[in-house]
Parts: sequence; C-alpha cells; structure tokens
Amino acid sequence: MKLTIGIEKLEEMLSGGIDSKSSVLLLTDTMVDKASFSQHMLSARIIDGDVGIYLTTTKTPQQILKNMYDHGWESKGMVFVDCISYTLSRESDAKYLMREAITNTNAAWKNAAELFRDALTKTKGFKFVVFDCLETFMGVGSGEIAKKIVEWKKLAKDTNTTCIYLLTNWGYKEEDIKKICGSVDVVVNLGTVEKKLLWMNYFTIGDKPKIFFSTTPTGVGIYVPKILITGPFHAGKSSIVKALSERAISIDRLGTTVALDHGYIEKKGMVCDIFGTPGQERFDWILKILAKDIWGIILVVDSTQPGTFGRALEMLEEVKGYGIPFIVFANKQDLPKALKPTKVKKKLGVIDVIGTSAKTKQGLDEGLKLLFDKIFKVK
Ligand SMILES: Nc1nc2c(ncn2[C@@H]2O[C@H](COP(=O)(O)OP(=O)(O)OP(=O)(O)O)[C@@H](O)[C@H]2O)c(=O)[nH]1
Ligand SMILES: [Mg+2]
Repeated sequence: MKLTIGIEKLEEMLSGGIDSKSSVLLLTDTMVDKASFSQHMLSARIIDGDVGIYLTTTKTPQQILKNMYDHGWESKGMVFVDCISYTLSRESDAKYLMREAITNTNAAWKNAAELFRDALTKTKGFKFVVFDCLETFMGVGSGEIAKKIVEWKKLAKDTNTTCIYLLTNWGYKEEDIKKICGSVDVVVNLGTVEKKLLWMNYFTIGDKPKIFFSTTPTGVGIYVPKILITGPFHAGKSSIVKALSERAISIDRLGTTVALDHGYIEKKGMVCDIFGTPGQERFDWILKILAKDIWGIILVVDSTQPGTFGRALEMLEEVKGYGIPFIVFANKQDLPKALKPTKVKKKLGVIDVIGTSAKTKQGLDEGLKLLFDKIFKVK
C-alpha cells in the first residue's frame, strides 16, 4: 500500500507514495533542514491516522513540537523516544526516555536501540517513525548501524511501521554511506546547489531529476525561483500576479506597467517568485532583461481580443529560450465575449491553454500547477 506524505512531487517519484511498512533513508547535505522535511511528512501521516513516533538525539521534544506548531503541522498523539533531554539535564515526560549521555556513543546507541525497539513493539496501530538522526551514532560504525536497520526493517513489517531514517553526510567515507544506503528500501537525497548566489535545497531519488524545495512557514513547498509572466497590453498580467500572490508589487503609471510586477506565491505545495513584464511595445527592451534565468513562462492573452494574439506569440518568441516550459492563460473568461480556451488554443497553435480570469480567479491555481508539472517532470 502507498502512503501519502504531503509532498506531491516526492510521491510521484515514489510512484504514488511511500510503501507502507518500508524503510526510507533521507540522506542529506549539511545545509538542508532534514528534520523539518521529515516532520512535514509525519504531519501528513498523523492526519491520515498513523501514530507518529519521533526518536530525537539533537532537539528536545518541546523544540520539535514547537517547530511543528509554528509550521501548522499536526502532531497529535506523537510518541517521543527522547535521547537528548538527559544529556541536557532537561525535564522530559517522553514515553521513552534515554538515561544515558549521548556523548558515550556505544552505551547511548545500545540504549537508544532498545528504546526504539520498545516503542515500535509497544505502540499500537499503524505507525510512522522518524529517526532523527543516525549521525549521532556513526561512532559505533556504519556496519553496526546498517545491521540494526536491517533488523528493524523486519520489526517494522511485523509491527505495521513505516520508518524514516535521517542522516546528514558530514563527509563520511563512501563505503560507510553505501553500507547504510544498502540497508534501507529507498534512499531520498536532499541536497543543496548554488545558483547565482542562491543556495537551493532539492530532493531526488537515484538519478531522477532534482526537485527543488523550500521549507516555508506552511511546510515543504516545491520551489521555482523565477517564473515570467508576459503578454500583450492590458491582457491582465498585473492582475494575475496580484491574484496569485501572497505579496505583490507592480510598477505602474496610469494603469499600465512601466517596469515590472513582482509577486511571491506560496500555495498548495508550490513556492515561487513571479515576474510580470510590461505589455506595451515601447518597453520591449525590459522583456529581455526580465527573461534572464527563468524556469517557466506564463503567456497571458485577453480572450476578448484575438487581434492581439499575433503580438502575444511575438512576445513569447522574445523570451522563450530553448526548452523553457510555458503555458498560455486565456484570460478574462468572465467576460461574455471571451473566446473559449479551445478556440484560443487553435488560433495560437500551442498545446497548453488554460481558461482564466483574474477577476474570479478561475483557472489560476490549475494553470500554475500545470506549469510546475511541466518544469518538474519526474516520470
Ligand atoms: N473582466 C476582467 N477584467 C480583467 C481581467 N484581468 C484583468 N482585467 C482588467 O483589464 C485591465 C488591464 O489589467 P492589467 O492587469 O493591468 O493588465 P496588464 O496586462 O498588466 O497591462 P499592461 O501592464 O498595461 O500591459 C484592468 O482594467 C483589469 O481590471 C479578467 O480576468 N477579467
Ligand atoms: Mg501590467
């Protein structure tokens, strides 16, 4: 059975979700907040009825609950295996509390492993477990850790448990990483790349494409740094940027854009910055500047003005580099004279046309999602 985990693109990569009762390793670079990533998944599982179990070696249960609360994630009924409070001399009412200093790796590992086994066997129902994190115990050796994970894999099957293990690669030997990767069912890589002085986090499995993400106050969202929105004069670009965005600014004079629109979008697992161009020809020189480093294009046309479609295609040519995904918004569908999207599609001769209205917000979210899907083809 496939389990939903609240991160759609990752579910697609896993052919519909994480396999129930499987063991997954989140193997991450040093600059990724792997704990938040896994807590987002955990929240989705708790909402779906699983019991969440969280083994922690670095943050106290209170800190974890606060992080989850701040993001609006569900943490109801979570069971903690607390391997840190004792070391920090903090009070803890965790159900499973390690009474061994984390600094004594061998003893701590033994104790943590016992508590982990206890938590899995004694907690009733379907369980989703986050083991945060393995690197605390790397001192006992990768072979020992891999051996235990294999043992727990069997235990997980017998106790209806799905396990997520977190491991940051602090430059361990390749053979050590290989051993641990070999002990789980799936390895999800969380990484970071630098693009134009912007550090971006991604996840991927094997040699599948990298999906960029951002952990925002509302959770893990698939991240596109720059989408361009262009189209003829008065097609509705600025209105669409406003309608789609959490925050938006337009640099307009007398009701027309003279420089650009900027909006920040954060919705339904999607995060992006969107840049709108002016529509008037006298500003076409700005188009080329705004079109730098874009990941996708939304071409907006006014569906009541088929006379402007030629200009729309010219503008698309102007900004479209080779292979950049684009879609067309056949805007102003709320107006009675608007051509239907199928008609607009025929006239323009392009594939993806969505009927939209900046007034009623019809089609805007679907259109954006379609563009995201084109940008991140994972299948
Ligand atoms: N009925 C209707 N009116 C719209 C819609 N979208 C935009 N408008 C109106 O169309 C006019 C132009 O909208 P803008 O959003 O400024 O268009 P623009 O493409 O940014 O225009 P320029 O920057 O001048 O090229 C405004 O009066 C909007 O209120 C829509 O979906 N339906
Ligand atoms: Mg405008």
